[in-house]
Amino acid sequence: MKRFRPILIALALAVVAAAGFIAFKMMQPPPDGLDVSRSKASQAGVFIVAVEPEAGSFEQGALHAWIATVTTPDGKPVENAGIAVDGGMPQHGHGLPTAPAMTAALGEGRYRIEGVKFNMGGWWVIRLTVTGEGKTDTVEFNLVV
Ligand SMILES: [Cu+2]
Repeated sequence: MKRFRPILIALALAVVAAAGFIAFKMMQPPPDGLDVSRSKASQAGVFIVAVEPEAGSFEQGALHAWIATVTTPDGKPVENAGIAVDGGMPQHGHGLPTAPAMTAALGEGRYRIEGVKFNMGGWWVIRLTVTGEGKTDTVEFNLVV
């Protein structure tokens, strides 16, 4: 029995080290110079997309809605677009805690995205895949909650 003790101690140390590493990762500050702009061109330059919380602001942990405004690069609103929402926390290796979805087209290229929730503080990425006018492109927004 006695010779198992070093193994148990090593195991306990490994658990403590792993927990410490995870805690350290969770506490990382967002990267320096993170682009937190709420309006930008999609990756291939097909659309200009702007996002804002529908209520103007949001609380951590609260379910809320965002408005995405989609235009062409020359500023023409994109109507009848489809928007898929994805995202997560790059430093934590997890996705969104909910499955936000575009629920309404509000006209003038504006779309409501419901079911958004940020359940912890830190760096979040929201990825919108927009399909409109026969094209699809993706845009990523960084948020520090
Ligand atoms: Cu997280």
